[in-house]
Order: sequence, then C-alpha cells, then structure tokens
Amino acid sequence: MAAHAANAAMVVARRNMGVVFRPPPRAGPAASHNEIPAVVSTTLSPVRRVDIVGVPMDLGASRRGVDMGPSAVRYARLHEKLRGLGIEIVDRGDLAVPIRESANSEDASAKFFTVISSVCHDLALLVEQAVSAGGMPIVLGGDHSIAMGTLTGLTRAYGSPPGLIWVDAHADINSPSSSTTGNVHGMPLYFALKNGFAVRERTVQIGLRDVDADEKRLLREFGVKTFTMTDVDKRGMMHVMDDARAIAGADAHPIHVSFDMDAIDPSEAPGTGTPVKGGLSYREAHLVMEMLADSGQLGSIEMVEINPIFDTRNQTASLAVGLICSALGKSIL
Ligand SMILES: [Mn+2]
Repeated sequence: MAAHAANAAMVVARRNMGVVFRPPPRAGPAASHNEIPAVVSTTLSPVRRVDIVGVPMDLGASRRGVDMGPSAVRYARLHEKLRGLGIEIVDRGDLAVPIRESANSEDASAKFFTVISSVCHDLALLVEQAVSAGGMPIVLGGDHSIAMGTLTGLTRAYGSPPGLIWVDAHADINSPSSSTTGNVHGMPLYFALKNGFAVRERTVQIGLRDVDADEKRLLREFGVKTFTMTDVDKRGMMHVMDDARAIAGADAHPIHVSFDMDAIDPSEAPGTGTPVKGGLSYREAHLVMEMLADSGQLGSIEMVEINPIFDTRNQTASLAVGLICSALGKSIL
C-alpha cells in the first residue's frame, strides 16, 4: 500500500515534469522470467487538440504537383505521430479545389486569382472554426497562396493579425504588377500585409536566399524584418529564433508559422517545386520548430509546397511531419 502510494506520487511528480511513464508491457506467457520489462517514456504535447485542414491546390504555382502535398503528409503517418504525443486530432479533410484544367485564369498578372481567393475564403472559415473550437489549426498545402486564407481566418478568430514567422527561400511579397510570372504563390505576403491579415511589426521572414529586385524594394517599403540565410550563417539559428520569437510574439500575440518546405536545403527536402541551394539544414529547421514549441505562443502551423513528384520516397513529407511534431513539443529527451 505504502509502496503503491509512493509509486503514484512519483508518477504525479514525473507528470508535472512533462513526462509520463507508462506501465511496462505485461510479460506474455512465453516471456522468460528474467526478462527486464521495458519502460516506455513519451513526451506529451502541451497542445491538446489539433484541427488538420488539407488544401490540395497547385493553382498558385507553375510547376505542378503540390496539390498532392496533403496526401503525402498524411501518408507519412501524421496522425500516428500526433497520437503518440497524446494529441486529440480533428481532421477536417481536404477542401474542394477546382482542377487546373477546369479553372479559369483570366488575369495573367495573378493567374487563377479568383479561384484561389474562393478556396482561401473556404479555408479561412475552417481555420476560424478550428480556433473557436479550441483546436490548433494545422494547414497542409498546397502552394503558398493558401497562406492568405489561413491568415484571414486567424485574424478573424483572434480579432487582430497573429504574429507571423514566414520560413521560406523566397520572400513571397510580389504584387501582381511586380511579379514576372503571375504565380500567386509568390504574392501571399503582399496581400496579407496590404489587407491587414498580417502586420509588419509582428512579421518575420527566415531563410531567404532568392529574392527578386522588386521584392527587395517591397520588403523595405512594408518594413518586414528579414533573417536571410546569411544571417542564419553568421548568427546561428538560436539567436535568429530568439529575435524572431520576440518580434512575432510581441504583446503576447499568438504566433503563426508559415513553413515553406523550400526553405530547407534541397538535399534534405527535394520534394518542392522551387528548390534553391544553400538552405536550412535538417537541424536548423527542427530548431525553428522546437523553439516555437518552447515559446508557448505557437497558435497555428502551415506546411506548404510539398511536391511528391520531385520527392524521393516521400522524404520531404516525412520531414514535414517531423517538423510538425517538434513544433508541438516533441523533444529529443
Ligand atoms: Mn513560399
């Protein structure tokens, strides 16, 4: 009885440290008598519930395939890994997205903009509902234009724009008039800032290494804080993330991380439509997410631009799942 009480007290103490020790598995009849029972430890996430939304859309990009991203991430065992962290999962499925062959692209300066806006409208509603229901939205892209929908939904749910950490090789801040391609996945930050779904004071970009001349001007005009790959190289990701958290999370605002997989070096994340050499290492990418988990301010996650056509054995989607887990509190120990 006393031993049982002491044992229970220890479990409580360990639970308070964020670690729950599960009882060892029962030895089956065939198990040898001197077998040492394994103690399985699991770090549980402080996040109780996530709401997953898939957006199978590639209309914002010219290279096709990122519409398969949500499937690839689910195939990479997203649910199983989240359950392992003790998180309740509400998967709201994939949004209905018109296929390119039937969608109308009337404006060459912002291709498929009407269709993309309509999808973003639907996404915003789901994101807003998820936050109201007490879930942390996890949005799976799809091309990066979907960030317009996610940010709209978050802004409505919170009553003001979230802090924004935009992890990307590109600035995605082209306007329809500055863009040379008309691809809307290069414009979501422009529209978010212009329409008040993001504010420059709480917006930070990390990982930039391929920025158009006009985008450099727009970044200066909007006053967005950027940490390029040069900054990451010189200062190290820990210091970059310390600053990024402070800026995005100012005044206790919830932080949204909009994570374009092309931020990561193509050697680790080959499955993206627009790979650029010299990106984040595997560990730098995880540190971004681990430090967001530590901040206690992470409110939502978006993983975009996963392109299974260019991937190797679903490596990039698996990496995305690992990064989501790190953001939700999975730690090495
Ligand atoms: Mn992007």
